[in-house]
Amino acid sequence: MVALLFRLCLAALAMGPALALDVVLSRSGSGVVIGTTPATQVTITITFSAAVADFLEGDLGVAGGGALGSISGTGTTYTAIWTPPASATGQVVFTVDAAAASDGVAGNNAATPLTIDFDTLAPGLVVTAPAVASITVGSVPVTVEGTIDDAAAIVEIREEDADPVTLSGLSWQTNLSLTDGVHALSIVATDPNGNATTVPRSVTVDTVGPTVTWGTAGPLHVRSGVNAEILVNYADATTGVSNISLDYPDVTLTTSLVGVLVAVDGSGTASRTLTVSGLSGDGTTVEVGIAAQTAIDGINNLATAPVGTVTIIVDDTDPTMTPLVASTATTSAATFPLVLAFSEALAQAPTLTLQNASVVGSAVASVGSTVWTFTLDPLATGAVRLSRVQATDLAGNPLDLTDTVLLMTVVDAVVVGGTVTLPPGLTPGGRGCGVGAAGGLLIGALLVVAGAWRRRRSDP
Ligand SMILES: [Ca+2]
Ligand SMILES: [Ca+2]
Ligand SMILES: [Ca+2]
Repeated sequence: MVALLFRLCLAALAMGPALALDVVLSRSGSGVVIGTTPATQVTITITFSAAVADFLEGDLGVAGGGALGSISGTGTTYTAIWTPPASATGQVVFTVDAAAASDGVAGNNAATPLTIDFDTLAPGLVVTAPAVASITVGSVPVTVEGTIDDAAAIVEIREEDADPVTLSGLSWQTNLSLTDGVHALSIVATDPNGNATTVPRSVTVDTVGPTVTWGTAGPLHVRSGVNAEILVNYADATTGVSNISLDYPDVTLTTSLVGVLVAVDGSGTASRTLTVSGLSGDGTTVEVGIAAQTAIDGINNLATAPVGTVTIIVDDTDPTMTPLVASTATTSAATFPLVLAFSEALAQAPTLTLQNASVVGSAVASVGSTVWTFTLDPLATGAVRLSRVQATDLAGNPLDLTDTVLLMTVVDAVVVGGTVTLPPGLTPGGRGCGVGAAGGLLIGALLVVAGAWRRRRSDP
């Protein structure tokens, strides 16, 4: 009996008093919690040294602000989501008091408090220049300035085509040398914790007036009594043409001819037409120029003068063609060239009337469009003749030649079963020099004998 009591006392001494549980608080992430949209959230984890069943809402203490979500978890590990307060700076402290939960035998010790700094307050940023979201300026540099309410923040002026400009101080300013065109600026104030406020600005820079260029409305070579028409084009790449003020006093006419007049017609902001009248006298020239400042763009930049002048030429003389001499040439080629030389440039390719040939493709003009080269395709053996040439000069004066001239004699229109006329000096010889008996073999024999002869592409 004594021995039994002794063993029970030993057992009681071995069990001792129940030990308290440890509990540790930890968080997701690290450092200062900054604000973004949506707000940054932090997971708070509560870890017990033994499984507990009664860690409930309210057992995780929070002081300092923000919103704490529901506690979830079982056993040794529980979590809760904390959302920092918006637009605020401060510190939040999480705690678990002693005996907040129990494993059924003992409660927990108090946890070491978990402290988290937060900064969800972005710098206040006011951009006073440019004062509005979108501006158009006619000169550079462009001043960008404003204020911030956080002295520790920095300000960056970002522009897509340039390195950012970094500024500091509660009041800041910079001057940007922007090129003509549209520039999207972002003014960004960033605090030391990385919270940023952005203000966008669009700046359109236009330092150049509308450009004025000469166009073509009608021929500049005219016959006496015919008016010349000149198109004047206006354009402005950046802010567009706002108004054209071109009128006849802006037009200069340089000529020895008395009585030349100009009228300006048209509306809108794209072009005007100059009509020059009173033109006469074969060979008379009129130089037409335009002064500067005949239009403004969207920000009132004035137009520059067009480059150069336009020359009107009075032309009452019909074009002529260098006479062709009848040719004794022969050919066996598939095509041959015909070159015609005229006294002046023509309005378009001359029209030919040919005998025994057609024109291949388009005529090619060269030497100031006074020399035209045609490619002729003979239709059959025999003479190719040119019987008519029709053309007009740039003023519309006509040429109509009806002489018939021998251009070429085609000698090789060999066809199977036909008749071959051998060129002078060529002696029939070899196998198959009779005509028409042996088809392709016969033609092949002739080619060997003749040496220089070639088959026309139309031959079988
Ligand atoms: Ca801040
Ligand atoms: Ca402009
Ligand atoms: Ca002429």
